Amino acid sequence: MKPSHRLAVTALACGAAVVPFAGAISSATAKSGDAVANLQPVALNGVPGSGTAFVSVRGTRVDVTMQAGGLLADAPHAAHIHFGAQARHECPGAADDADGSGTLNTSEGAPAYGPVRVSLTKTGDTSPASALAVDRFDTAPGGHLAYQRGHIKVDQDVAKAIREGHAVIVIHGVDHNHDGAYDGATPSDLAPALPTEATDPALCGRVVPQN
Ligand SMILES: [Cu+2]
Repeated sequence: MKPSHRLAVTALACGAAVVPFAGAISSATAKSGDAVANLQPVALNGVPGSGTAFVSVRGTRVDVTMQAGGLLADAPHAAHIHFGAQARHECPGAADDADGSGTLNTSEGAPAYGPVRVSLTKTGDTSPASALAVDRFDTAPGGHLAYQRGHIKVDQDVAKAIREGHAVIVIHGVDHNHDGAYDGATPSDLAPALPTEATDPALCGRVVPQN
């Protein structure tokens, strides 16, 4: 196990101590290509959660270790690395609520974080084609998502974006009406067969280089 992974796992075990650990990685052991995303609730969507993702990029190979809490339990949570050259390279704000609905869907966040570039699936394909492969994403048992996957192949512009702090990690799935399931009359902007709750952005963090 590489030092960066060992540190990441240690930080996960420490729960609330993840942010100090990120600092420790920065000062003590960070190598070029290590980055951390501090995942926070997406504006307007009111998810009472947070998380941390550790990302290392070597060439076009990416390794990701991520944990988050406060998500809708036992429901699939799509998670992606987003990047768009024309995006703002940040998480969306209340001003991105283009339709004035009072919540942000995935499309409304796109000017901030860009399109899906990497699907953080647990198995199989990791391309944007798997953006909504709900059977291959973590289901957050008890509301806690734990994810680790190495050797994810990414496009060169995505690798560069991670190195430059222009990539954003988003975890999706918001139980707006707090009834314990993805439902409601509003269809998903991404897949009309799903309710918007299943795909709305829950937690978000810019991937910040640690060197
Ligand atoms: Cu996404």
